[in-house]
Amino acid sequence: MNWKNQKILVAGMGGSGLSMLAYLHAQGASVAAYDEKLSAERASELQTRFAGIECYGGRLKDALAHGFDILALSPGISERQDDIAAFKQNGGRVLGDVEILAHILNARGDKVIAITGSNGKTTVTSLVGHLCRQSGLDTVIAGNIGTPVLEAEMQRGGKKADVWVLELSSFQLENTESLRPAAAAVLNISEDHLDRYDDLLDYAHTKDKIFRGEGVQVLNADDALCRAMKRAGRDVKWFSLENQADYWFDRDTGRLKAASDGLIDIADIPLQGLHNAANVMAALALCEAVGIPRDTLLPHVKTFKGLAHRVEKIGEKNGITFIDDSKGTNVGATAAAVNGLQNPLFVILGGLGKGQDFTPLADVLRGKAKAVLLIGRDAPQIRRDLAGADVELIDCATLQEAVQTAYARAKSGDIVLLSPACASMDMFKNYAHRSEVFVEAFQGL
Ligand code: UMA
Ligand code: ADP
Repeated sequence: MNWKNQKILVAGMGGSGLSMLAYLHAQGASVAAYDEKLSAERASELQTRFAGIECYGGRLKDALAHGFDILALSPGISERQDDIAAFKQNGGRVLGDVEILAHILNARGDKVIAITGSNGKTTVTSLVGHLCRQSGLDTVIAGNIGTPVLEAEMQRGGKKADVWVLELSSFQLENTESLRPAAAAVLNISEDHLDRYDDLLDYAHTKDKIFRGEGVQVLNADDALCRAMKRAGRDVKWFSLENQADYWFDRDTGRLKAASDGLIDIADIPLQGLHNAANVMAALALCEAVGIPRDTLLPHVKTFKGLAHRVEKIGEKNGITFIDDSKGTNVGATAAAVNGLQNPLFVILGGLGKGQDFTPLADVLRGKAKAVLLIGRDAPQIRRDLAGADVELIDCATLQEAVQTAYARAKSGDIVLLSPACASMDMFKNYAHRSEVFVEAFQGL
């Protein structure tokens, strides 16, 4: 794609926006920067770095009025706004950083493995990246996992890679049309981001865009919405925790299997919980789909360390175990965390609910949780949604108070689990900050 002399407004000056600005500027595009909350100081920094470019704050509509060919949108900004619809009606084109990367990779012929889903994306992306690297491939890991894709591209200075392992959010897939992964997975679909999508189907439909092209589809056979994503004439690899499939969990033997071949004993997987067995199957399916031999992959599954803040044990006090699942930011993730733990639980829930329905957690918590500690903005809604759970619900003003209250009531053998099913930004900077506060509260007991 030739970006030279194209007039492009890059919107959102977080990591994605800044990397788009840098890449497009280097390609000779005529770029301008927009951020709703652009400070004078930030504008001056950008003008110094990018030779006097125009910078706009405030309303996107006012910035767009300056006449652009292309709007390069950060994932945090929804395309579904009247200002952007009007821009498109007037012939403007809207894309994001992953679409820009797709043009680069298609031209250069780099192979792509792409991963999306409501839960497990970062775990599977990291595991696939680990397996590819350990198998000797020159591997780039980027996307929603943290490193913006164009930042990764610029760090490599345009050098071809053996494989790109991309974690893609629904936000990033909204305006990605040209990516053609050799293998792609949708791990599962459960409610999330319903403050941005009309409903669950609308959200699922966005994720399905990962399957553009002819590559192998890796799909969760236990998830009805994933089953509906199978495309005619495509090579599909199914994984299942419940039934026999291309990759499946044989409960009788405790082993993961590929058809009838034994792969690995789940006791040898260094990650907690059955949901992680599903993540391992998805990762193996993706890696085999791009031609890495199974015998090369299996030993490296055992050396994968797992990630912080995802059902991570942080310590024990008087026989009570404290587990940090601050990355459990939706109902599906919290359900998986609770189902994976066998001891009586005190579960800390709440924050920004993102339009989710919390009632499915009532069945998950009934008989398993001794109490639920509610924090954050949407605590009143969660209280209403869990009315049928037959579990004591306790309102707490802070996370510290929730930890102290849970500890005061818990007995040896119980678990205090932070798995909020919500975003954190009403009380914390992000989910990692929420973990820090949880750990400090635990240490302060
Ligand atoms: N902004 C506006 N107008 C708006 C909204 C935001 O101007 O209406 C501005 C903000 O003031 C801010 C900038 O946009 O300056 C932030 O842009 P961004 O939210 O797109 O953030 P980035 O730093 O570019 O990070 C993004 C992803 N963030 C989101 O999707 C919200 C990161 O995923 C991702 O790691 C990064 O790109 C690299 O690809 C984070 C995330 O929360 C972890 N993802 C969601 C999730 O996992 O559930 C989808
Ligand atoms: P994502 O990047 O999609 O948010 P992560 O790998 O960061 O996913 O995991 C986030 C949380 O989701 C974890 O804390 C865990 O509770 C839950 N989780 C992980 N994998 C799965 C899965 N396959 N199914 C359901 N929940 C999962």
